[in-house]
Amino acid sequence: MLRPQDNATRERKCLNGLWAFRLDPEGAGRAAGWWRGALAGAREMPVPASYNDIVPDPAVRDHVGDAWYQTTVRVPRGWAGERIVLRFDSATHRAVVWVDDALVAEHEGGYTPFEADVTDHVRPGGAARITVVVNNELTWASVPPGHITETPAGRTQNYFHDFFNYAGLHRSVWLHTMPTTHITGISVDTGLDGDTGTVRYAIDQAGTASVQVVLRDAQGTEVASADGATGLLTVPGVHPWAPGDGYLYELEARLLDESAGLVDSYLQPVGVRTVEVRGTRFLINGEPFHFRGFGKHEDAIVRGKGHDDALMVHDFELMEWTGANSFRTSHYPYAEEVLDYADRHGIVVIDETAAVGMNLKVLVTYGLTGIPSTYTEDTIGSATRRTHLQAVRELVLRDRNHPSVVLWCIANEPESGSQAARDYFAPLFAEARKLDPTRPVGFVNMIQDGPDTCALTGLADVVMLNRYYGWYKDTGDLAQAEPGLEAELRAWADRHGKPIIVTEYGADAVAGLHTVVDTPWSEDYQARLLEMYHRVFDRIDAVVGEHVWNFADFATRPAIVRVDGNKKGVFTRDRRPKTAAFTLRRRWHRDKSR
Ligand code: GCB
Repeated sequence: MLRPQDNATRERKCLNGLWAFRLDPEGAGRAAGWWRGALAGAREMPVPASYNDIVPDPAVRDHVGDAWYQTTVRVPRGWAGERIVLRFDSATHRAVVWVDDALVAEHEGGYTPFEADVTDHVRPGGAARITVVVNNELTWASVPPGHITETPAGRTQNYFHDFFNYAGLHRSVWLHTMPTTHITGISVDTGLDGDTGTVRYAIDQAGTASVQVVLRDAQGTEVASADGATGLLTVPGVHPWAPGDGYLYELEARLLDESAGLVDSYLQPVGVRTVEVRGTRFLINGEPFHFRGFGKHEDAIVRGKGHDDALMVHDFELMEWTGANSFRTSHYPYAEEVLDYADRHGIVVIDETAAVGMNLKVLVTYGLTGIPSTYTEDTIGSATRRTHLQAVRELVLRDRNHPSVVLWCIANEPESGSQAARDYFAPLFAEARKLDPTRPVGFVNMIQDGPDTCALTGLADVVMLNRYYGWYKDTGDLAQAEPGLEAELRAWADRHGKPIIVTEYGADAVAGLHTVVDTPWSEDYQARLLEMYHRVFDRIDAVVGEHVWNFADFATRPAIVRVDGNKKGVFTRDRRPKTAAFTLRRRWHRDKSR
């Protein structure tokens, strides 16, 4: 599915703005056909944004079920004869869409786009009513999973991940056109041989036309071209895409009719680079790469998970200020604008599905009893896996052309110590590899399943570890935590011989709390804990990455271990630095110059 584009043959109209909005706590709207007319009793709601924090009302914030959005769009007159498509960049966690009275799209999964051909349902020059019902329920069949309990006070959503279950239309909505004979997909794989680059491409189309591709450098000079739907372009004296150097070529794909007239075109940015795991090294363009950066969230006051360009650019600028060169899209695929920015700026990305909270064993540590096994037909079972498989497909197909993405992450902290885990995950790894043989694949491991018991590491190219020595373990005791962390990392290195990326390490800190002696929750303890990890990382050769948890404080549901959310950010939720931000800046800028 290609993104909307304004070019010689395509046009787009952005539908962002204030939409009519109404919650449906009774779940009455589908049976009553709320899409058939103007949404009664609606209030205004911004798109994109999570709806939860816009209205100061727990009934909105904690709503479980359907929420309805509606807008009316005027279809441009000049679009007659074109194929007209309605696209949602995301709807969390699932949606059904109507144009006037016609159902045009249904989609499961809150972080990937979907679209519908609405040509037959709209009239150029006319108005069309667009109604969307967005549902935020997490069940055993959704990714991420959850379950709902009926209480006398209403329905309560339970889930096993540590961030607030924001919902709504989080990203842009588009109406866009393309010719009836059009390009439906583009994929590029790149290679390097000395200073010669290669771009292997494949162009899919609907209808019949001949294909031509042209590759231009950043100055717009043509450097290669070819005819045919698939082929290999060679670029002598290539300028590779590299960490810190987001150099992009542009591939123009064109469909031509018999008289060589232009039928359709699409512009695809291309970064020429290679990624490879060799022994305990993670190589980009054949050079060892060390990941410095963060696990992040799409999270902000007021807008929740709604995409916002101002916040995105600010976050990237702050990451650059710390000296970070990479981040992980914890714990779901991020807005495509984020990956575009990373491509252009040479920031490296670990790209993750929304599979988080798939470990019921950890609930025991919260004192809960009677917890079922993680992998059963009544919990994480074949229904979950079907959704998860689709989530892997949609992630890889959406993001495979981004040079910034160097590693697929299939899940965060699933229970990984059993044959059942292996049976569940093996097909998911296989699917990612089938769709993209060029990138390494991994998952993020949790401390319960260590180097001797983890049944999934054998499926992965890299070891990704979230570790909380000095926080959840050896709380407040860095002297005890340091040897524990070192022993564990050495065991992983010895047993598995793969590169290790520590994908999470950190401590909560309440901004403004300072202490002389090591005291959890203080800014000073957070900074000293990071320093301890860094000493250990520097002693272990196989550690090729350090991603602090988290870039910024973020919202969670209420819990006695959370103070108005998770405070492991090195920036506050409004992006002010804690002491730890300066600690990272000192280390990472020094590392940069080494
Ligand atoms: C983790 C999770 C992350 C949590 C974090 C924490 O291991 O991957 O989602 O927020 O720990 O702060 O507990």
